[in-house]
Amino acid sequence: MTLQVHTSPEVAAALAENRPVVALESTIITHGMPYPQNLETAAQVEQDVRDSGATPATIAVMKGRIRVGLEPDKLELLARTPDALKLSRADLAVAITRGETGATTVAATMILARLAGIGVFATGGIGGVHRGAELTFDISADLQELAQTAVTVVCAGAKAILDIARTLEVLETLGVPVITYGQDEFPAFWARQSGLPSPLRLDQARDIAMAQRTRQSLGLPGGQLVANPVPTEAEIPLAEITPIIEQALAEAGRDGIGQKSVTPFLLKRIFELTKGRSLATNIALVRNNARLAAVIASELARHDR
Ligand code: PSU
Ligand code: MN
Repeated sequence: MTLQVHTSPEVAAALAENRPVVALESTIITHGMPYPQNLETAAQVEQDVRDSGATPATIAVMKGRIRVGLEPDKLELLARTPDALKLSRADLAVAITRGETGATTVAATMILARLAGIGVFATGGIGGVHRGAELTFDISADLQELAQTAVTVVCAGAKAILDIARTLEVLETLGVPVITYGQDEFPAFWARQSGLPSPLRLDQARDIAMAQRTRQSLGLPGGQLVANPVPTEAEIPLAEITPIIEQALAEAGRDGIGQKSVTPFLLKRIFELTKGRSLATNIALVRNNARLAAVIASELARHDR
């Protein structure tokens, strides 16, 4: 059986000509933001990638078809599908087999980006080690994926809904380079600071691209995690966001939220508790990541030419 990957004409042309392409995930659209801001943001982020000299490839599974690059009507359809599945590594094959529609997490987007020949991917936050994971064992498949799939993922750090220190420990154990762009401290999504030093730091997109190529030359599998701090004017400082996160976590515990529902539940509650401010920050940081990813992709394409 051959797997069919439906690549949009825009993305297919860019790949055929070795022009830079940036993969974008879709769980942020279906499970990370409310409609219509999810659609507006997805379209805006695609435009940011174009304005920064690369081609955007939003990735999802629609009616069992792998789609790399969503045309405007497909993007709108997905953004308006509130019951779209959340597909990670474990779910992909079954969803495709059953002809289902689902958004891809960081892990699943990496897998499909790799399949399409795309080496750079922009998102907001990655999954990680949840607080209390010593009891729940809730550790996102995103971390393992970074260890085995050769894609550079640009995020804004990890949310403090996670146990950030343990997330960094697991990434170190898995041999995943965690590179913060332009500062010494690892950022915490809405906040530029996390209180934790970044394992690695690079200040040039070119060096980030070269590091990925050097990893491959060394015969090391896997990708890199790039942490790009949220722009200062859009940040919610740690001291402000921490009590809100604590409240959302307490509610999740009280309501027995588990498994794949944990992250979407927390994001929604934090949105409500900040009266939408967390969403404005989220949009600003995703756009910022898309722009950096486009420059990294351009450096990679230049190197490969
Ligand atoms: N963290 C965020 N925003 C998100 C997600 C995580 O700050 O939108 C989404 C991403 O798609 C990520 C997924 O890959 O949730 C992780 O889910 P889980 O923890 O269930 O693996
Ligand atoms: Mn989980």
